[in-house]
Amino acid sequence: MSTLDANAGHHDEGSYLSGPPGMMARIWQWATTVDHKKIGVMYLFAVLTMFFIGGMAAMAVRYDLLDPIRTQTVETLNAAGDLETTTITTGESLKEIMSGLGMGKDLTESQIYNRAFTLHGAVMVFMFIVPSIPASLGNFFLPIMLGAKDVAFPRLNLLSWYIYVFGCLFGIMSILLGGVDTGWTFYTPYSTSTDADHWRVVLMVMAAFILGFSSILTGLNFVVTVHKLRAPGMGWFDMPLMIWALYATSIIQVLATPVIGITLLLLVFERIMHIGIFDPAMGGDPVLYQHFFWFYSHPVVYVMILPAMGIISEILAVHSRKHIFGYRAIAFSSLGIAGVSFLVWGHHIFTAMGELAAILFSGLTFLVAIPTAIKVFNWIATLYKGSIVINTSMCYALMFLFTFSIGGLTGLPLATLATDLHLHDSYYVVAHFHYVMMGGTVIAFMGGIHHWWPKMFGKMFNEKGAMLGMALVFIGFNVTFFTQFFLGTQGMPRRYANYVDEFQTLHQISTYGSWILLAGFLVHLVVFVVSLYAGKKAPANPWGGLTLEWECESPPIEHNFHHEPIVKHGPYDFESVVPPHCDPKEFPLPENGGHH
Ligand code: HEM
Ligand SMILES: [Cu+2]
Repeated sequence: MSTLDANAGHHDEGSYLSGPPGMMARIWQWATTVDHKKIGVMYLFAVLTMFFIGGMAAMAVRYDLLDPIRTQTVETLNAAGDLETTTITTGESLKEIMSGLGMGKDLTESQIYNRAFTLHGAVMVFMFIVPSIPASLGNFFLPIMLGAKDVAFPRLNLLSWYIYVFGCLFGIMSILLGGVDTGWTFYTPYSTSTDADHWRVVLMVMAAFILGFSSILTGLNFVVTVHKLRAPGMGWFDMPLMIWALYATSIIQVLATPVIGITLLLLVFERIMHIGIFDPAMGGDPVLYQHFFWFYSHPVVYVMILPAMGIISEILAVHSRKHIFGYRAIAFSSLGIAGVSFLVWGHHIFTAMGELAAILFSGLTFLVAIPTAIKVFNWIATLYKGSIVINTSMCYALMFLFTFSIGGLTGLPLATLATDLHLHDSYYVVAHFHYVMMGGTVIAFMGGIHHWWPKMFGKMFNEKGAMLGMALVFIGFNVTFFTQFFLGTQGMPRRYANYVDEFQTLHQISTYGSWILLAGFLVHLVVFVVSLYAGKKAPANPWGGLTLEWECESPPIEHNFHHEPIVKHGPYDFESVVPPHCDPKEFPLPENGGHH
C-alpha cells in the first residue's frame, strides 16, 4: 500500500515463528507471549481441536440416527423345550459402543443421545464457533491489516487466551464427569433441577460463563485497536472490509455477552441456592430465562457470521482481481446487521409469547435480510467480469455464496409466524442453522485459512489435495443437511434419538453425508500437516493481494513491519496498483483501468 516498501533492506530480523533453542524455552516463549500472531495461532489450534471434539460428538449423533430404536418380543424354545419370550431391542448403537468402553451402563440409549447432542452443541457454539475467526485469524491479521505492530492491549490479549483455555477446561471436566443432557440452550426448569446430585451442569454452564469474558476482552481489544492504531493515511474508508466486519462483531461481543453472563450466573444461583428465578416450582418464570438467553444468543449468531462475511469480501476481491462493488454499502451493512441483531431475539420463542410481540419480532426479523442481501448482491457484482482465479480459497468463497444463501433464505419461513409454528423444534431448524453456522462460518473459515495459510506459516500447501478436501466437504455438507429440511417439513422433531420408520432412509442418507464431510476435513488435515513439514516456501504475496498483510514477509517478522507503513491507496485498487512483491507481468493491471 505504501510506495515505500515497508520491509526494504531489513531481512535479518527472524520471523515470529523463530525462537530460542530448546523445547522448554520455546514452550515458555509461547506461554508468555504477548505477540498477537502467536496468540492467534494458539487460538487457531485450540478452536480446531474443539471443532474436532464437537465434530466427533456430531458423528455419534448421526451414527445413532442410522437406525430407530425398536423393541420386539420373540418367543423361543429353551433347552428344556419350554416356550420363552425374550425382548430384543435394536438400534441402541451408542449404548453398544459405550458399554464396549465399560461406560454408561445405567443410561438408556436416549439418555446417551441427549448427552451427545448437548456436548456437540455446547462445544461447537461456545468453544469453537464464537471464538473461531475473531480470536484466530482476527487476532493474527487485524493489527497487520491496520499497519500496527500489535493490538492495543497485548497483555489483555494473552489474558483472554488463558481465560478461553480455563473455560474450555471447565467444559471438558463436565464432559469427562459424564456430560450434560440439557441441550446447549440450558433451558430451565430442566437445567436447574436435573442431575441434582452432580456438578456437571454447573461446570458446563460456568464454562460458557467464563468463555464470555474471553470474548468480551477480545472485542474490547479490537475496538480500541481499530480506533487508535490505524497506519498513517488509513482513514475509516481505507480499511479492508475484514476490519469493518471484525469491528461490528466486537461491538456485539462487548454489549451482548454480559447479558448471557448474568443469565447463566442466575441459573447457577437458582440451582445452588434454590432461590426461585426461572423455576415455576419456586415462583420463577422459565420463559424469562428464554428471553435473557436469546437476547444474547441471537446477536451472537452475528458474532459467528460477520467475521465470515469479512473473509468473503477479502477472498472475492483478491481472487477476482476486482475492486469490491459497493465498499461503503458493505461496510455499513456490517454495522446495520450488528444493530438490528439486538432487536429480533423473540423469533426463537414465537411459540412461547403473545401474538402482538410475535408479530413485532417477526417483522423486525425480516429487516435483517436487507443488510445481508446487500452484501450478497455486492459480492456477486464484484465477481461480474472479474479475472477469477479458481483455487481452494476462491472455491470456498463461492461455496459460501451458495450454502449461506440457502441458510438465509430458509430462515424466512422461520421468521413467518404461520410456518414457524409447524417448523419450530423440527429438523428443518437443525438444517437451517447448520446451513448458516456451518454453511456460512465454517465454510468461510476454511476459505480464510487457505487464503492466509502461506502468510501465517510461510509454506504453500498442495492445491490439488486441498481441492479434493473442498469437494468432499461440499458434497458431504449438502447431503448431510439438505436432507434434514425434508425430515423437518415432514415432522421429524429435533433432539429425539428415536423416530418412525418412514424417516429412516433420509436419516441414513444424512449420516452417510456426514461421513463424506468427515473425510473432507481429514483430507484437509493431511494437506496442512504435509505443508507444515514439507511445503514449498511461500512468497510474500502469492495471490497478488493489496491489503497490508501482503506487504509483510511470509511468515511476518516479530513486529510485522520494519518501517511503519504509509497508506497511499485503497485496499482493493486492483485497477491501478501493482501488488507488492509481485511481478507486474504476472499481475498485469487491467486495460482501461478496469472500467468495463
Ligand atoms: C461437523 C458436522 C456436523 C454434523 C454432522 C452435525 C449434526 C448435528 C445434528 C444431527 C444435530 C441435531 C441433534 C438433535 O437435535 O437431535 C445437531 C445439533 C446441533 N449442532 Fe450440529 N452438526 C455438525 C456441525 C455443527 C457445527 C459446525 C455447529 C456450530 C458451530 C453445530 C451446532 C449444532 C447445535 C448448536 C446443535 C443443537 C444441539 C442441541 O439441540 O442442543 N453443528 N448437529
Ligand atoms: Cu435468531
